[in-house]
Amino acid sequence: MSEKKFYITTPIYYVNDMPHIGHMYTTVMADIFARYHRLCGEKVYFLTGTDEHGQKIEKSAAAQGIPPIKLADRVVERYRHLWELLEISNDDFIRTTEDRHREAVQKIIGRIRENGDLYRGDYEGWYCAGAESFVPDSQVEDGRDLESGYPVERLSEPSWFFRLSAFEDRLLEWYRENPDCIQPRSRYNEVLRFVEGGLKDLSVSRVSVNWGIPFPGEEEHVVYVWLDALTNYISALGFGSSDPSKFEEFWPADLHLVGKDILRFHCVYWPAFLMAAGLPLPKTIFGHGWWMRDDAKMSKSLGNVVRPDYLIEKFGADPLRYFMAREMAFGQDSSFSDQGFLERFNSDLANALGNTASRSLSMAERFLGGEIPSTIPDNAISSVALETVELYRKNMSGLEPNRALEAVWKLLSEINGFIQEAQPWALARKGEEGRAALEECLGTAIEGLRFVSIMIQPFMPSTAEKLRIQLGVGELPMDLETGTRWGLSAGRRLGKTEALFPRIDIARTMKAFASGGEKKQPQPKPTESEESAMITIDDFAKIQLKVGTIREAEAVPKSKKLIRLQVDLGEEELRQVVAGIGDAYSAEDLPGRQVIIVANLKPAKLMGVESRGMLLAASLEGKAVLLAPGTEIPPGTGVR
Ligand code: ME8
Repeated sequence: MSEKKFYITTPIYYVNDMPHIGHMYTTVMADIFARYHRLCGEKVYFLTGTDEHGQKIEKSAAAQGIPPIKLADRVVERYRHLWELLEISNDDFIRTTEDRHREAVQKIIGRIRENGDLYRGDYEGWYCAGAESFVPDSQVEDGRDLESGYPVERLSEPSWFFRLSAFEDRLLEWYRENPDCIQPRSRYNEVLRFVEGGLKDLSVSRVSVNWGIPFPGEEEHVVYVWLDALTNYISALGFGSSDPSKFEEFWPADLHLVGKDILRFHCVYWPAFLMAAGLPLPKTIFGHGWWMRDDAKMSKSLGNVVRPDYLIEKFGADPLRYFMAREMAFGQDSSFSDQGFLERFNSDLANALGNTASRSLSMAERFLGGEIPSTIPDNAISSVALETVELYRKNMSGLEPNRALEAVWKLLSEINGFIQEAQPWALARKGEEGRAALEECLGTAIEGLRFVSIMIQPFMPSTAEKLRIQLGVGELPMDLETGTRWGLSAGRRLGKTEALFPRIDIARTMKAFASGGEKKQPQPKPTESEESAMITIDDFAKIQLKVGTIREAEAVPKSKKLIRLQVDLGEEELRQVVAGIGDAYSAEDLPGRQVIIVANLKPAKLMGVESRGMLLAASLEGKAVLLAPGTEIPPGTGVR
């Protein structure tokens, strides 16, 4: 029998700003499913990446005064770094600026055109650059897109159109024949209603945007960013390349995981593009809910995001991975609260998991000399453990990971109750008479915990590994098939015990949060390009900065901005400095003012006048604002 495959994707994230907890959520959940399917013995391909074209990126880069690709390179490094910290096990990372992607986009457009579903026309409408889309008239009020809140502009331009209207019936048929293709059910209904309301043709090229993939055969047009972006799911597999083997093996996707904000693009446009290109459709598109903070969606544009790197640094990746998977009923919105995170950490991780493990392990060490008994009989806990595996599988396959976790935590609580009832500490006091019961109790607890360690792997890979080592079962199979036979740990030796999750002092941590001290963002690591632009303290020490007092000033003839200054630096002679500050200051106002001077600058001539130094000034809207000490200081005083 050939190995079952599972292809899972995340959205590709825009590079107009740094990643936040919303992006992290989708990627962590995708990672959890990827790891789960590997645990089931399937051949998994897990893709994530970045969406780098379009007006939004172009504008962000322009605002920072850098080319779009520089901005993309910088942000991509942050994403990669974050995914590493979070132990994301993606098999590939696609960037839409890569050649392999451009080739695939041009290929799919070629196929759609050959099938007659593209035509040239003129497009006029309200365009919302923030949302990267034209928005219907009904969605525009006071010059703004009601949905995104961004301003809109009237645009008319020649454009290629995709005959989306022709796909209405085929889409409806696909939805009706595949009722699980869009999940959860509420989103399926939403999409169905939308398509039943009628579809208009879609403009898929832009002349108003420069930063994008050239539209095949049309020099001036770039490909509409969503047609470009959605194609990532097949370009990464080598669609249209000389080696399409991965495409043949893994397409169609088993699960496109996306936030509900981009459901329409994935459930209407994407399948229609694929139909037009004669390609198979994805099996499931799941639209999860939003993380909210103070009732607003966390988003880069609203600026109310939690920076995940800080939370990971403080608490580690696993607690956050667990919290997100457990706290949010998959598919619904949820509120992110620090208090909620800390409470779950203590109750679920420090207490339920950490304490059950540490008390079982320490008693097995103390009462059984660290040896797991040679037989672990079937009993009430073995039945619960096997039932839990079934329930866990059902919930994971049914895309209810929070329920899968609930089941595992129920098993933990059963194990705890079993220990409490058997009272191993009392059995140990009975000596030989209590030995058999003692061995059964602790052997059962250890074996139950081994089951837990298998099931938490997708959620908390590092914790699962640590627990398995402590249980002494590191080399035993850890997949859901062979690893979940009851009794496998019998006869093994425990590893070294150590607390998995030390309790957090919630009141103290919340107080620190409130005072802002703990909330400080960690300084992100500089990127390579930032690093190469950095100087050392020795470099800086080469610059001699001194306080000076301007004694004389006059405009340089025929120059609009240059002023010739004689500056007192506490030296025998006044220093002549020429400064381009004439648009902000008039010469007569300058004598008597104190300034900061770069005193060891090589002399230069400006409009024929020698200048032996430079004034420090801030640049405010292009105009100079001279910097000066806060109080009068003797001329010549050094500045450090
Ligand atoms: O939309 N809660 O990129 P994007 C939960 N490039 N998830 C959230 C979230 C929140 N508050 N905020 C963002 C794009 N997300 C396009 C996608 S795909 C071919 C192109 C997650 O950077 C969620 O998965 O704006 C959402 O769909 C995605 O980030 C949007 O990321």
